[in-house]
Amino acid sequence: MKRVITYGTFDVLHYGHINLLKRAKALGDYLIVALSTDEFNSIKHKQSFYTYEQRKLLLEACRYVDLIIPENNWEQKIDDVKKYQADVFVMGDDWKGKFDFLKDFCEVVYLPRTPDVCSTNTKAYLAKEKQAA
Ligand code: C2G
Repeated sequence: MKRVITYGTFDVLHYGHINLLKRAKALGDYLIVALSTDEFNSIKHKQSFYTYEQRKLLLEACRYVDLIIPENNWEQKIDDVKKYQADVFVMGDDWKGKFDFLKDFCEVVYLPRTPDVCSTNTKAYLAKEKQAA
């Protein structure tokens, strides 16, 4: 059983996220998603549109996701890889190189981001639409 782990906020779930999860799952048999908590998002200076529970509910509906765990801080990745026996760590390539320290514990894969879609732009567009309405 090859276990894959990935991390993120996954706010306003979109096809870029799904592309990432689909490709991550294809690298193994079991995909763990460490979902950023609302508290950790404030540490990342990210204000998510949906709460942790709402973002978790959306991810649970995704066929590629087998387990969701909370991401509370930057420091938990090595412990997570050990605790969940992850064979592969996957992130979009906007993070390329940032998590190479995990290579001592598992395979590290950076996948090309899906172009032209991101939660931030979608939220900005929706906010503008709301103002115009
Ligand atoms: N992603 C992607 N294509 C996009 C948007 C996002 O491939 N158009 C990928 C990102 O590269 C990331 C994952 O989808 O691997 C989740 O994206 P975010 O929720 O923006 O994750 P981020 O806020 O970067 O959190 O400890 C790591 C952090 O928690 C990562």
